[in-house]
Amino acid sequence: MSLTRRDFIKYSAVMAAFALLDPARATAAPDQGPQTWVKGVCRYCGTGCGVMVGVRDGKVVMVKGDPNNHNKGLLCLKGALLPAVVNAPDRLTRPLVRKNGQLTPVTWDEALTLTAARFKDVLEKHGPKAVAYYGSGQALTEESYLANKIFKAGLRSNNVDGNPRLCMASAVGGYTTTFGKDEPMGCYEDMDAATCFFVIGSNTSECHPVLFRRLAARKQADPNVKVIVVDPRLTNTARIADLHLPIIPGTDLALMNAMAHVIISEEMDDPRFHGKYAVFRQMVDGKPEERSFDDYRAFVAQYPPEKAAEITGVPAASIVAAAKLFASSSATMSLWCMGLNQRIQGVWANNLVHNLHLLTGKICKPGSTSFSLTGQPNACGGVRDTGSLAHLLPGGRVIANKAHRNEMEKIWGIPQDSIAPEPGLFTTAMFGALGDSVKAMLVLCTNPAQSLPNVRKYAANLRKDTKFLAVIEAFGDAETLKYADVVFPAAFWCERDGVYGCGERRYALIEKAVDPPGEARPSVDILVDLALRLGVDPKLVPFKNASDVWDEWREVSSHSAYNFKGMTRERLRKTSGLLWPCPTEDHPGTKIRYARGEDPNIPADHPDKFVFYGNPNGKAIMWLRPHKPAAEPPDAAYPFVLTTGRVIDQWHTGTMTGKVPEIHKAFPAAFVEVNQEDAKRLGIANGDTVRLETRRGSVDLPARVGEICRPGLVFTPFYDAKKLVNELTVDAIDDISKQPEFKICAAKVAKV
Ligand code: MGD
Ligand code: MGD
Ligand code: SF4
Repeated sequence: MSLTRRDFIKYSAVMAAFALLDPARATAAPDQGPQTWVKGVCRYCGTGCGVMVGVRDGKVVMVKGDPNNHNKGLLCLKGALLPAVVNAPDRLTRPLVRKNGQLTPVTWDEALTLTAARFKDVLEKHGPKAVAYYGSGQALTEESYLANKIFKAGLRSNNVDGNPRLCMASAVGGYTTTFGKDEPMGCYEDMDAATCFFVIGSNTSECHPVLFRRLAARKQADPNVKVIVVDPRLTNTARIADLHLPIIPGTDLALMNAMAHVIISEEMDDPRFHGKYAVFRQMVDGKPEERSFDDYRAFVAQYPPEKAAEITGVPAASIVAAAKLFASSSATMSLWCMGLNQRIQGVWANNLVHNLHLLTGKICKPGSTSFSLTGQPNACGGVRDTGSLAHLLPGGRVIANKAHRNEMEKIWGIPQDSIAPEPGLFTTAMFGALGDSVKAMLVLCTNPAQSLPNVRKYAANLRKDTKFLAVIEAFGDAETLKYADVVFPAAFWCERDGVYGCGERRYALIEKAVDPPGEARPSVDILVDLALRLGVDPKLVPFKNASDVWDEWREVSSHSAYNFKGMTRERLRKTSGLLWPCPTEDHPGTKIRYARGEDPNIPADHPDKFVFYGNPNGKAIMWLRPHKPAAEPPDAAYPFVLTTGRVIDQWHTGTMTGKVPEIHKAFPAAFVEVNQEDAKRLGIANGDTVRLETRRGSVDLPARVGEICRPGLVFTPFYDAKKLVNELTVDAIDDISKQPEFKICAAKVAKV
């Protein structure tokens, strides 16, 4: 769809608040408009908006919201402007092989034969631990399931990881350590019943704009609805808050323990709930030890509001107010994202959000839920559910558990004990070993050369000639292509059919609308072709298309609590998606997990109303987790905290949104936000070029001076390939989730 400049300016004005495009606005001249509409899901964020793709003469000409999906026809600009991305002139159309330093067009046969030969050579000489797959929460479910199976069952390598390690790994760790199973228990509909929103470490208005609209609409409709936002920046999200807590980055654990302390002291907890449905635990010398509620009460009492105020920079009165709002509402919904996950205490921070819900009994009821917002469109469905991370197996199983491995071996029809017993390498370990113990890597639908933390360190390995790198990619300007030995051109988004699973456990089908350009092929075909050439048993990859892979994955899921066997392709085609568990073809899907009468995994005659069946005793675990400082706090030499993240219209490394003219005009290049007091002290005016420097490197950026960042904090987005901001960030990781601390490192700022 092409927007006129006037339209764009109009939408930009709206964008400041909601950035939404109503389907009624999606119009075109009759001779340019779509001849057919095909149903799908937006290519970008984990909100998973349903779209209708307008096609004319074999080309995508317009995208509008699907009125029957949860987004009720609304889209943000990114989604609406997808046609410019599909039709971008730099789409890859032929396989490329590096010859004399240049990526050179070749035939599919040459590219696949070379890749298979190099992988086989590495496997023969160095064994399965020397090969690796690095995937993406933006790949289709079928692609992730298939790649995971090829590597773990076919090649016997657990070196399968992906960008969700940079993104959702701490949420996975939080859900599994508390509830024994990953994924939220609630759904987006909870937003319509919540009377208090606890938004912590999420800039929902820019990163999940359609969900933010739903939240804002809820607040507008009912003046009693309260919104608490915990964010060191005064984001557009924070601007609608009744209570904004501009926290010192990295101190949320002190804040949430203090809130728990206030709730208990004020007798606002729900002993009937936590007494029956939770147990208490603490790690001591690396081992979990049982604790009582009294131990927990004594533990959180170490965080009285006054002390927490010193640690967090949030006034004690605001901490008390937040605790009371949370506990006194009729239904509280927490929403969080990278402000909690991308931290060395990411899993612990997730545990503490769950604690607040378990403590107050505000969980597994309409509007009361502990809801981690998912970043990518298919991090949940594609990577988390299929177990496509180095320590996981499909359906919530883990590599380290022999019974889980044996179950998957049986399901996949491979000999018992043939899946390697040790977890593979997680992202930073995998790229750290590249060119050394890892010698051949396949990358699919992600751009690590721009998105890894401390990226200069890993780029040195990407450059090594002791490594072989094959990349399946759709666009010619991805930074990672600079290091690739082979590039396979991929069909993009609605150029092939497949399933995306968004942040609310909703699986929805993207139907094929147009053919891919040139010789580009669906990644499922590329993976099957490559697997057969690698000598993987053909019985493991008997797939002619994505639909075959989906049918196998449905069957596999039926052996787990994730069961969605009832979601046939046909059913997905007719609906706008379904929420798992959905065990049979007449099951409507599940809005609330762990609640009797809602979750099909709980027998109707079970004596308990709630069963956290991921844990053997059916109870959730409330962890005693202390506050600890960030990996690299500010100091005299580097007195600022640098935090990195996103802006509303640009997506990640900019290979897609960067080529939409309207978006490029709005966000042409990276910048650094500086607080006005700091700027005054340093003599920096709006628009001045400043040098942002950390212990790992420096980047010159225009300053945006204002009130968004709290004093002592600077923020920069990472979408601009010309300014590799990730050369500055630390690669310190959370012990449990192995997720890097993108959100905090020490920096200095000076006018150039
Ligand atoms: P971020 O900008 O990474 O976005 O979505 P968000 O996590 O909402 O960071 C969120 C907020 O965390 C920032 O406002 C930052 O100030 C705050 N923060 C930083 N440190 C702390 C802290 O210590 N405590 C607290 N409480 N807050 C802190 C990310 C999500 O967005 C993801 S993961 C993906 S993959 C998608 N990417 C994406 C995109 O690239 N562009 C757009 N427009 N939308 C996107 N949606 C998804
Ligand atoms: P994307 O730009 O989404 O970023 O980091 P990446 O995944 O590296 O990369 C997707 C790639 O896939 C692009 O090169 C795109 O051109 C290509 N592509 C698009 N569609 C297709 C397709 O259909 N098939 C194939 N084969 N390729 C396709 C994201 C990562 O960044 C994430 S998820 C997070 S949460 C981290 N956040 C973060 C942060 O907050 N701060 C900083 N500084 N760095 C971060 N890095 C992480
Ligand atoms: Fe796409 Fe997310 Fe925008 Fe919805 S909110 S249109 S899923 S980018």
